[in-house]
Amino acid sequence: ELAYPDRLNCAAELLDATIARFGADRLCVRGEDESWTYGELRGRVDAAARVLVEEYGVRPGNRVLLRGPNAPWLAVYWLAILKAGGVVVTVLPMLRSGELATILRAARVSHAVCEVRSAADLETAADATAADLGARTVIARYGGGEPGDLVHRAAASPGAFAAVATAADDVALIAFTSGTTGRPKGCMHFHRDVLAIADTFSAHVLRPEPDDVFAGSPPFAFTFGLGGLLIFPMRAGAATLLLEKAGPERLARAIDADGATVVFTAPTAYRAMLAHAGTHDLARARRCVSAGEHLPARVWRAWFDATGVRIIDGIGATEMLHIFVSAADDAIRPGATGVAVPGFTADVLAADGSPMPDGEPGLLAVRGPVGCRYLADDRQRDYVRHGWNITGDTYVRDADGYLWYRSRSDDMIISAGYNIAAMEVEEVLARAPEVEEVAVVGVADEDRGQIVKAFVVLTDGTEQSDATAQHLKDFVKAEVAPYKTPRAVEFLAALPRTETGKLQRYKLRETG
Ligand code: 3SK
Repeated sequence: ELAYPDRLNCAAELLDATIARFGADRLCVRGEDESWTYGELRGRVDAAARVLVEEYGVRPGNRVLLRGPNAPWLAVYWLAILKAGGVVVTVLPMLRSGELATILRAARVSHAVCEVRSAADLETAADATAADLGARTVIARYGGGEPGDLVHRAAASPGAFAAVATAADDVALIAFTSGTTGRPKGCMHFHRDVLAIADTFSAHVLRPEPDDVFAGSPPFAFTFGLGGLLIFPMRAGAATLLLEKAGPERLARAIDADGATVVFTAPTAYRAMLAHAGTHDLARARRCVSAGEHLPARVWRAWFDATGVRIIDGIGATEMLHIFVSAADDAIRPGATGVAVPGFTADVLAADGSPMPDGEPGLLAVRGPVGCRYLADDRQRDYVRHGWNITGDTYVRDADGYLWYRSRSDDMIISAGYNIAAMEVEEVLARAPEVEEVAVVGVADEDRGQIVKAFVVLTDGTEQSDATAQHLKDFVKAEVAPYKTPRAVEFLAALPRTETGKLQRYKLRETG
């Protein structure tokens, strides 16, 4: 049971309380150009908080959009907004003005802190939404050395800043998720939730040490990255390496040359990093965490064979802030996501909320110290049902309580009365030597309700032809029950993915 005081400011806890526990001189944050101790970071955060309050007019409870690439300055402003009592709305730097306008309106954003290179789209969005919001969003820029920007103003205003005494259940952040339809939902999380994810998954599964150096690829706007690259290292008194460009080679170098010992990234990046195993010592990362999509057992084994390190798989959700099912060390079963993280309870349910027997697929349901709170959105009643958060994933629990991913709940294809998990067909097709990447969806069919359709990216040199399509169908038919064979195969140059790398199945369903 987690217990927090009624008055709690999560930024003050991560910064001031960590300094009180571990001292101000430990390395805290590094980037490509900067390297600051906890004390140096606090100086910058306090100065930025004062400027946001005194010069830009941020008041407790104001929603402040934060837009910039992963870098030490992004950490400064994330902490400064919270210390000043603001609610931080972190968005991806690559969002376009239309998407930003939707978020400005939905979250009623009064202020924004934006890295100068991505400010133009935000200015356009602020113009477009000013009338609806009753005032134009006040934008503070940083970066690029512009005179008068937030960095310069804060440098001229040093000195301590007393954190606003927010309540533990005041909203600290609103994280947007595009959902399965592409209509964004804002997920609100409290100050205590920020600490709760560190005091559950990080404290009990990851178990970082103060000497660890964290690195990874997910942006702060994806809460997997926010937790893994800012909240968890700071709660543990450890250091974080924040990289704007964290592709597979740069991450491999972070491990081998920059001393990263804890890595947060997605399965595709672990697979891609293996191409650098010959030139970089990847075994130096002692803790490797994977989430964002299912980690196939073959990727887990390939990483283990190359490094001797067991990847910690996990499932989380923007609605739940971070990971709630996972396993580490000897408790790992490759291919299984794991068991409920201490502090959480997980179950597999039928659509009516009754528990499914072990071995039968059903809806993954979870409850714990954090939960879904959509910002003014009817879809709340779809996510929170029967006293559980229903994540939209189909899982099977085995007799030992391990949870095995089957598919997204809406990825189940029902064809001529047969239930077909898209992922099972994908796994078979992925084994065909001609297949680079594959996604399988159900598309409407007059006769059968739905048919199985495979979208395939072929390996270089394989011909996009009817013969190749027939060969792939035969390949599936030889491996699994014939009713699972795709009736349609379409070749694509690349699969549609979100900025965070998630497959956009709804787009494939729409193309039919
Ligand atoms: O996609 C996930 O599994 C995830 C993990 C941690 C935090 C947020 C998300 C969406």
